[in-house]
Amino acid sequence: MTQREIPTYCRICEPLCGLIATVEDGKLVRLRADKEHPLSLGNACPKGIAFTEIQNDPDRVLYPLRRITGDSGRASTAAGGDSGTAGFERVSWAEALDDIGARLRAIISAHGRESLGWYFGNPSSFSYSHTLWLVGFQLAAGLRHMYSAGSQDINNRFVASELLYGSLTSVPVPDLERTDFLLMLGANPVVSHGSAMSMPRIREKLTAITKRGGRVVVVDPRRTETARLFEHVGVRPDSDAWLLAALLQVIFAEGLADVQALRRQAAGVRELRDAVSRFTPEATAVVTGLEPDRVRALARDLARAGSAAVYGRTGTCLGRHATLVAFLIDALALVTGNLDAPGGSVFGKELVAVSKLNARLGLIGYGKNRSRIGDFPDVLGTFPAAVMAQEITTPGPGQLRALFTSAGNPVSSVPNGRELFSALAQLDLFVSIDLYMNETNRMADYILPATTFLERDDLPLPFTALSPTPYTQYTERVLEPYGEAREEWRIIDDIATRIGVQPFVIGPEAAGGLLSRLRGLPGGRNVRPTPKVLADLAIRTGPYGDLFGLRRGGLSLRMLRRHPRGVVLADAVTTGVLREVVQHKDKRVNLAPGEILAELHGLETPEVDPVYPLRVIGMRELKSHNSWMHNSELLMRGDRTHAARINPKDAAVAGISEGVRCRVSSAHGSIEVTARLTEDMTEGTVAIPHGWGHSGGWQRANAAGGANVNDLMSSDIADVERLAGMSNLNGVPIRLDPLPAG
Ligand SMILES: Nc1nc2c(c(=O)[nH]1)N[C@H]1C(S)=C(S)[C@@H](COP(=O)(O)OP(=O)(O)OC[C@H]3O[C@@H](n4cnc5c(=O)[nH]c(N)nc54)[C@H](O)[C@@H]3O)O[C@H]1N2
Ligand SMILES: Nc1nc2c(c(=O)[nH]1)N[C@H]1C(S)=C(S)[C@@H](COP(=O)(O)OP(=O)(O)OC[C@H]3O[C@@H](n4cnc5c(=O)[nH]c(N)nc54)[C@H](O)[C@@H]3O)O[C@H]1N2
Ligand code: SF4
Ligand SMILES: [Mo]
Repeated sequence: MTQREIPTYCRICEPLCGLIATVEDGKLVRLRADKEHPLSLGNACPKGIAFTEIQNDPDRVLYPLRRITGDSGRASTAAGGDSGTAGFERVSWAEALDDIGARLRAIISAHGRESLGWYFGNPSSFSYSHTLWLVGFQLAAGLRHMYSAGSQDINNRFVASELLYGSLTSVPVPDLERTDFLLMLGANPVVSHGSAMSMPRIREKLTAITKRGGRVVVVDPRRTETARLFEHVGVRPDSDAWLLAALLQVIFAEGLADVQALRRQAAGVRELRDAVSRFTPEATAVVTGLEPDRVRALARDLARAGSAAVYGRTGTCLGRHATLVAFLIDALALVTGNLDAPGGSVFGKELVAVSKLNARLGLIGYGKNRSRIGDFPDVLGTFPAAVMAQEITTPGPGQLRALFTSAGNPVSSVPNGRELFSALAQLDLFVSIDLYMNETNRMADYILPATTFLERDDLPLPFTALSPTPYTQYTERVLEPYGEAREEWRIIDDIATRIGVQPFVIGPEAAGGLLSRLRGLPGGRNVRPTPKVLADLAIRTGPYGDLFGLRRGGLSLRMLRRHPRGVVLADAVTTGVLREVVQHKDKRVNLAPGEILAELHGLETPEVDPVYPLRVIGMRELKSHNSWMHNSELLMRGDRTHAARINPKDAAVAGISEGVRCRVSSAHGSIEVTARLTEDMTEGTVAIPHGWGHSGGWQRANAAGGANVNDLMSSDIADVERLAGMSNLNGVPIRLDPLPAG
């Protein structure tokens, strides 16, 4: 027996902590934090360590599975049988792929390629080969029905960047190592470990700010694990637009704006100032619930800080004004002179020049297409996942008839999960690529087994630009795939070729070019590169690349293989790069796009519905990861129940006491959860984690109970945010009712 210890990194969440995998006879024995990793330095969270249990989970899908024909269990596989995959039978890869191919060809000849669709979930963003091949397939096949977790997560952030900078994928990060003042809205990095910001040991990085005399201010309706360590501003849910507009109002009105920065960097200053002028701290207090003096002081302190970064994450992305809020976050940084400045909100350099390339080639962007249902603009080629169910159930040209999901569980993660669940039954073909049978793909015709991140090579392509300390790491696969698991890109390629599509073809004249879109030229002179070859090409020609030898010390896969713990690329993000980031003709940040002025103009004090007097928001827990880590014993040990966090006063009004089961209802649905009373909640707000209420092949997860909070959420097109198609998952009106005991 030979034990090997192999350095790699965790791909569950964004800090990408260094791990050491102990492998014996092709099996994973254990994962531990890598002390020699240059940034995570021996830090890893319980989920990273517990991934061993996911890797070795007997409930994992390891062979292609086909729905047993005639099985009405499309809706009733829950908790069935002693295996995690009741209702399905094992088939060979060839059988599965050939049948999928034949059925796709039939659907295409009857209804065209526009009837095909794909939803890709969160874990896909941690696999370069998966995302690369998906985009390749999408472009080569002209797929329109593309959906992702992005409309429940971050697409508003991208659209804000498109409006501000003319560059969809340019997202500033807080310069944590140098900032004197971090204003953080709707983020809880002590638990989430940071998002749209890749930084291991995030808690330490945050406390370092206050240790060196700086400030961290956390704007959140819940006094979170992060807020507890710093200054907490207990804002009402979905009122960030009012708060940010008020901060800008004070800064403009009191002459605190950085005039030089505005002159150098911005266009539309006067229009923005006019548009926010009615949002005084006094006028907005009824919406935000905040003392005007406190808002005024915050504005002054922020403007006067030596340096300040403004950062917002999912808590600011899932309200009704998500794009506006993301826009105002950067506007505030700019107006205070902190955009693209040391210690401020800074733009990291991309590992691969995707933003520039995309600006030039316009391959995928914003609003190039509109959705059939709701007329929403696409964001990076994807439509709001909230309308996916209606796209399946609404007849007419372009109806969605064949759906693929990869690394996603939309029944659990998108609004109105029940509607989507029943819509899935109408599909002519539903194929899922996953590690498990989950709440969504238990409805599939085929579940195809994917490799885990330990069973594939990887390069964290999108994360370098989001690292306050620029960094990258390449890892080879640590394990041979268990069972018959395959990498997503291979599966995508096998499906694509069966309908006559080749995701990537490099023609002779494109040698040295990258991500070539060329279709197959006659004569067989074309090359079908692997993701590895493409990735190597892309990083070598990228901003940090070795330019095939022209830049000494530059990156290539070969160079990265020599540094299995990764490479720190710079001490800090380079500032003074705004003119390169901005793609608008005048090279200025547009502070007054029409869409944003209209949003500001339309902001009205929301009405309170006496039937649903409270508001529900989301929260994340240290030992959960969206919907997919509830099958790990290590993580589920102890008192893990799905609980709503309720302010004791609200509980008293509803007649609910600590630990009892209660009913949470919205205008769209209702669920039952356990009540947990806590002063951490601001009055009027209830927090409930998503990703619970299991009925897949993961047996421990099924037994854990809980409910799908997204059954409370609306998929009506009127409830989907207009500019980026964001689902409204935070600040949704609800009521609480006691349940009879027992
Ligand atoms: N342990 C753990 N870590 C995770 C995940 C996980 O499931 N578990 N998921 C990963 C993923 S996919 C992501 S995208 C990131 C997300 O990373 P974060 O956004 O940092 O994570 P959350 O804990 O959801 O933090 C959102 C915060 O917004 C607050 N909030 C809700 N509504 C509002 C509002 O209207 N205004 C304001 N100002 N705040 C509001 C919530 O109370 C919550 O504290 O986390 C990642 N990391
Ligand atoms: N109410 C509410 N809803 C939310 C949120 C919220 O804050 N509140 N947050 C939203 C956010 S930020 C996100 S990102 C979404 C997540 O939404 P989704 O991505 O749809 O759901 P996940 O729970 O992440 O499910 C991931 C699936 O991928 C599988 N998987 C894991 N690793 C791999 C892999 O390497 N390959 C493959 N093929 N499969 C893999 C898992 O088994 C699981 O089935 O949820 C969103 N939904
Ligand atoms: S913080 Fe995220 S990346 Fe680090 S070990 Fe935990 S799950 Fe993995
Ligand atoms: Mo996410």
